[in-house]
Amino acid sequence: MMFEEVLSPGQVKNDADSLAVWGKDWTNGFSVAPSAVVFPEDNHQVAGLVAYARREKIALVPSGGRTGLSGGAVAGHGEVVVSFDRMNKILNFNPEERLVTCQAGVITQALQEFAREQNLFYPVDFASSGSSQLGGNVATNAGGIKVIRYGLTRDWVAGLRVVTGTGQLLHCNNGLVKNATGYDMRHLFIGSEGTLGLICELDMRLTKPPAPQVVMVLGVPRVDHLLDVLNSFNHTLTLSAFEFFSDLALEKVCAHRTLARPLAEPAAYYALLEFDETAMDSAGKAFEHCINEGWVADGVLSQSQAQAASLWQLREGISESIAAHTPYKNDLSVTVSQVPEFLSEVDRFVDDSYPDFEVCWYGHIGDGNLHLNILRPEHLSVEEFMAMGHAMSPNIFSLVQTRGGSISAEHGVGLLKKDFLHYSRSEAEITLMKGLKNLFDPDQILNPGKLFA
Ligand code: 2HG
Ligand code: ZN
Repeated sequence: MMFEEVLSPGQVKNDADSLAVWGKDWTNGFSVAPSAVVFPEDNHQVAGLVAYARREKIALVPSGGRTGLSGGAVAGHGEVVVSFDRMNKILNFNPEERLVTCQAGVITQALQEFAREQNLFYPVDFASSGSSQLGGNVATNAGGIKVIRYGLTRDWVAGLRVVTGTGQLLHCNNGLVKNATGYDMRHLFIGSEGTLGLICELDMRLTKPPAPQVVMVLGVPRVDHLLDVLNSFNHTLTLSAFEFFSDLALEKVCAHRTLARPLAEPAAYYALLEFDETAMDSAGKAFEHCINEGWVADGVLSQSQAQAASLWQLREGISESIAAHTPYKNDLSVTVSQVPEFLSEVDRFVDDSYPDFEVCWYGHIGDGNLHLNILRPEHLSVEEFMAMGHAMSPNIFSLVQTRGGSISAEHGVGLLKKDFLHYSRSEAEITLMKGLKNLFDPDQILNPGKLFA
């Protein structure tokens, strides 16, 4: 058995079913061919695994909840998948510091629930929080639906224990608030997609819970008015979320989940807003202003927590509801003020050059993050369509580059976007990034072939 000096036999799987399950994430279109899946249980075993892999020249693919959409956790070339499924314990809670020490395999929702039990709040949230793991969230600096109020995963990581490609276990930051002792390596690992080290343990910060939340869904006929609506509400209250979706996205999610449309009349776009119940009066004034200006056609306000949750389904269920169309996925960002023009430019390009492609827009428009999903026409095979998506990407990414935007706002680069990294990062930056990779992982055993072309 491989790894027998580090793991017990029950911690290694290589049957075909397990290889198929743990060899991939939610991304489609890449070959899946790992040689084994291993399940370490503590930091010491992770360090032992890396030391062994280094000696034997075995490539390792770290694997969390496998909810990634850029192929960052796909093992296509005989790699060994390192699953954190058995490192799923909350190890410590310090109420004075509001710090929770977690193993990397703790599910996001488990941390959210643990926080609630302490009358505290872990605010990073997204549709996949029921299966995504904290280690994966940190490795991709996951964003999600509350970024405009609470920031990204990065903002909640107070400490990390990480095993680098040389097998060394680093303790980064130890939960400190202030620490001005040179390079903060914690932040290098955050968003590094498993290419610099394997994240084993995390000290996550919690905060006070907000007031109960209410949700509003507004029909917005024009894309530029989405920004006017955002500005009006931002001016008068603190928003927890400002999301959007197109009418096509709404049609898909309503059909897939048998949900009712939220408004009597369809609109080109919908904005979903969330805010504290205590801000209801200010929200009413902003709503009236938007109606008077003609920016909003109609709206609905949640009257209960259950209704708020069902309005959220209209947004959070979209990704799953279009999966059957095997969409070509893009996760773009520009600064918020550029969103309307950018979105229209992309629409024009697709309409002119690929008239039979349908664009399904949705995303976190309040922070400039747009999920551009292009639906596969039925007459194209998945392979043909993926090749066309890849071929059209330079045109879309040139539009992103001109605006100084990002070709991957929150899903990471992985395999899907690595050919296009240079649209968002300069040659000088990529050279430095590769230099860091060589320093932390001199034998190229950590998630090789990801991030860089
Ligand atoms: C979301 O915001 C997720 O729903 C998935 O980031 C986005 O499917 C997508 O493109
Ligand atoms: Zn998203």
